[in-house]
Amino acid sequence: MRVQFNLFSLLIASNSASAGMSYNMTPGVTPLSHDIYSLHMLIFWICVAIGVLVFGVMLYAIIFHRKSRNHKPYLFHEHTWLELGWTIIPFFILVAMAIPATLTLIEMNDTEKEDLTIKITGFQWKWRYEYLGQNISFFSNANTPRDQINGKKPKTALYLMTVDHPLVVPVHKKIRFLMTSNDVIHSWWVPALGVKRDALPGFINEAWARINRAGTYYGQCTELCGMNHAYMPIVVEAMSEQGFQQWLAKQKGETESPVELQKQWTLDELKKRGEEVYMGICAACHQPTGNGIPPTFPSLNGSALVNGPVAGHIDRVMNGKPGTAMQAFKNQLSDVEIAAVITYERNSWGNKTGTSVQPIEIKALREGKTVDQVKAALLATAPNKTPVTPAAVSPTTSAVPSVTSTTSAPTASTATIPAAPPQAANATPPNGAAALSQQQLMEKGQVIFENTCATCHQLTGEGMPPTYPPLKGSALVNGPVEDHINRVMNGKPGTAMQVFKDQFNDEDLAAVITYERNSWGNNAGHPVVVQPSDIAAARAKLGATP
Ligand code: HEC
Ligand code: HEC
Ligand SMILES: [Cu+2]
Repeated sequence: MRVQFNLFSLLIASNSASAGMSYNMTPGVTPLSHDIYSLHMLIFWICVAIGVLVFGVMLYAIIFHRKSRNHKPYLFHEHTWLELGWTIIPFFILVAMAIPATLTLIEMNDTEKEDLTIKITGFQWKWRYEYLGQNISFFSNANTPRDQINGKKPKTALYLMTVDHPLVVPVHKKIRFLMTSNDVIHSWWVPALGVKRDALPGFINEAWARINRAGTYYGQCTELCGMNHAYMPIVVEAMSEQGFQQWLAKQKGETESPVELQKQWTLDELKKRGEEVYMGICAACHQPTGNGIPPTFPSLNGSALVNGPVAGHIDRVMNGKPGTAMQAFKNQLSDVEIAAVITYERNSWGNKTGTSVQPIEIKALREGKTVDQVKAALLATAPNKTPVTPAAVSPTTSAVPSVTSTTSAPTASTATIPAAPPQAANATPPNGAAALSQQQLMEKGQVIFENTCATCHQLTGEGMPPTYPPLKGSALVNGPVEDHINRVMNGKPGTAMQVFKDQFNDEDLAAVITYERNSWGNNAGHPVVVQPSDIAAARAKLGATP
């Protein structure tokens, strides 16, 4: 009875699918998902028609030709036309269904002419997104509060659906996805995008999407992949091209490779890069010719500010001019982009100052430091800042070569840079610099432990021996701190204990290690606090001995 009722409501539902009933498949937000949806509806209605016809004939025969009515059955065998008919008609129906199905399949697999490629790697139990050619990669973890999972707080509508770092993509662009896995088989499924592809270790599968509408789309892993399979949701944020570019620039500002920052750029390199930035962002107001549209948008060609001291020029581009359309670009562009676009403006059109600005000078300004200090800091945290390739995650190739080139003499134009303008003072300290109190570290560490480590080591720190060792009372955790740091950063090859150094920054690692050393009775009486600087030192050591 119950089953019948459900089937019935399903029929009703597909009838009024446009009314937003949730029984049916979603039409989605990509041309491909629309095609998949139409194909699904077409096949569905063909099946309905065949069903009605076949069951109708059967029902008619059962009711009107039944024995009790004394209907006299036809007695014939091997009726050629009848047999031909019921072979040929289904054949044509199948062909009619195969044509649109094949066209849609071909479309699904046509990943060519993409605008952007994103590599998606499944991990137990999180996703990693890598924007190929953009130097951007990050992990995306479920961030549902522990209390909701444990039933201590009511579950919200987005329970187990949200992540800390969503996948951000532009609308109206063809995005190609490459899927693979680091461990077991996962499957990346976002219904609204019409994408569902297995992520297999050692293989790369492809899919694509061109999203029509900006918005947030949810999905999840759909291949049973172990204990926390339910805890690896997917969130895709589709935004305007401009919003995406800004997001991209912000990410790059954070993950800029030390090599790019440290190298001494030539005037031509900077101009080339600067032209891209200028044409992409600034030309809308200042025009490709640099002549602007006075009086609203001033001409940069021959501008006193652009041809004047470089400090004033940098300040205007980084901090904008409040109250005018000239925005502060310091959070929208990376150090390299700011240095490049300023150099471009100073040496284009009629402007011939011959001065260049190096990316590292912009970084120094942001942090209120000298160029030499920034270089030293970069050296210490270099491995941390280097985006990791999947190969580098494996313990055998864990050491990232340190960056030692071009660290000597200050750059030629350093002299023209004055002390940092006051606006740069609010820039965040570089990764690993700030010391934290024990309480801060413990609080932060607890969150990380509960979200990442507790799946194996348990909330109680007791683990699940013999597979997952207890940390409570562990000799390693209560022993020399270097060994503890080393185990968490570099994992233990051949066991489920992964390399965490590329997944967390210095502060997170320091916090979780401090938490482990001072919880469940560990190190009772004499707390050992690990600071982000200890992690930075460990990283530097790793970099120094490849
Ligand atoms: C939305 C429009 C807009 C965009 C985009 C824009 N600017 Fe401006 N810019 C202005 C306006 C308006 C002013 C004039 C502000 C004022 O009143 O002094 C200005 C002034 C400047 C000045 C000072 C010129 C002078 O002679 O006083 C510089 C340099 C400059 N912009 C560089 C840039 C750069 C570099 C970019 C791209 C990264 C950029 N602008 C993008 C609107 C824009
Ligand atoms: C997927 C399961 C898993 C996760 C998640 C995990 N570990 Fe482990 N961990 C292990 C296993 C297995 C070992 C034992 C390795 C061995 O054989 O020595 C281990 C060992 C350790 C040890 C050494 C314990 C000892 O006494 O030898 C520490 C410390 C540790 N893990 C910390 C962490 C921290 C911190 C996290 C979270 C950032 C974490 N682990 C996440 C599986 C895991
Ligand atoms: Cu999975």
